Amino acid sequence: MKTRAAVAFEAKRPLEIVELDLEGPKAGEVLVEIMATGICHTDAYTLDGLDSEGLFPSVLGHEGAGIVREVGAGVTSVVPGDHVIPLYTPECRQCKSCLSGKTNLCTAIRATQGKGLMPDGTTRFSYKGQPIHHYMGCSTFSNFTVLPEIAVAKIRTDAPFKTSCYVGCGVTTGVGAVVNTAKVEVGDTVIVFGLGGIGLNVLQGARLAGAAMIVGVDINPDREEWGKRFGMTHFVNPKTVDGDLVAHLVALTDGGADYTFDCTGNTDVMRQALEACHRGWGTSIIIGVAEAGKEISTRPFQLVTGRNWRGTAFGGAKGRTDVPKIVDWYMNGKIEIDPMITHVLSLDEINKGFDLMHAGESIRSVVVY
Ligand code: NAD
Ligand code: AHE
Ligand code: ZN
Repeated sequence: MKTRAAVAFEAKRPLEIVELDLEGPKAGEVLVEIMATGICHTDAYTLDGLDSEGLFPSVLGHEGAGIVREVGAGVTSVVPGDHVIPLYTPECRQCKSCLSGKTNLCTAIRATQGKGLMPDGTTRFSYKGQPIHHYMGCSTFSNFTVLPEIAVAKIRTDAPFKTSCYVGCGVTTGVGAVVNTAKVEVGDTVIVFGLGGIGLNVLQGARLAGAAMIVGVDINPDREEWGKRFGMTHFVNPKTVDGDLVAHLVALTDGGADYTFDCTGNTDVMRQALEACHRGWGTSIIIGVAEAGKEISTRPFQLVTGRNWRGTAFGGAKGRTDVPKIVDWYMNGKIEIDPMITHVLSLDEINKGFDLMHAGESIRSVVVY
């Protein structure tokens, strides 16, 4: 079949809207009509050539929601008409990682996914006879996409696509980092670095968990108002702090935070986040994705004296199990999504979404097909 898609033909070049050929689902796969997709900073990072796994040409996008239109042989967990969210972190429930109960990082198809291919080692997308890579196993910047059955979460049919697509990455990543990875408790002190599409969800996760003090740190002054809407109790703009930012934050939090979160992808900020943790027990969680070649560093003494450095992907969420629950939390009013969708675009306008993100003018842009 044919599908309209925004294709990344080369790094650092705007996406091009073209009609692609799409092969139907093979055994264990499903064809999904994507109804809406968010634009996450990770898409921009890959398009900018900063991802060591980045492949071109490819169909980017990993934050979508849609409807199953066709299923391949042997598919049992979804049927045509089901509403689903594609999962860049699948959940096979059979691999060593899934069975460990210790991680959400299913390994069943990670190797082929990282090569931009379906589990059988081939791609379903092509353009003028040339293969086009998949991206993060999702490729939601195409109106239709093919996904492994283990990489779709079935969700309720009354959830709007325009907002629930955000659960496919940003909401789950931010809220999940707090409740699944950090396991923040009532009364804890939290610092969130970077109040964009992910950081605001960390804030609302911290509010949900009952954190007493929730500090937001961002170099964009507009983010102060945004942070307050989602539970932030104190705002710090590093550009207006006299002297050392870490010392300022440690003083503000009476010795450092119980939990800090990096939502910037900047390795210098990651260090600040670790060092703003409380001596003896504070834990810093890295969410941000850093450019290829970047490394983190700190004095080992920071860890010797009891600070912990951790990371999280997709908020530690097990996709098929947890994503439907997070959609329920949204539909029941436990968490908010609507105000964070600042821009709704057509597929033809998708490059504007990247511009708005880079200019710091959007929280989330969503493309509606
Ligand atoms: P975004 O562009 O919406 O937000 C980034 C925010 O960080 C902005 O508000 C920006 O002003 C702020 N910022 C930039 N430099 C800063 C600095 N030096 N100090 C303080 N604040 C600073 O991006 P996003 O969509 O929220 O994504 C954030 C990061 O999370 C990206 O690196 C993205 O790739 C990553 N990410 C990781 C996962 C995961 O599973 N680990 C999932 C989604 C996104
Ligand atoms: N490919 C990059 C790393 C990118 C990365 O860390 N991706 C996150 C999700 S970001 C979503 O916006 C992730 O899930 N990582 C776990 C995994 O298995 O990819 C690189 O550095 O090579
Ligand atoms: Zn993302």
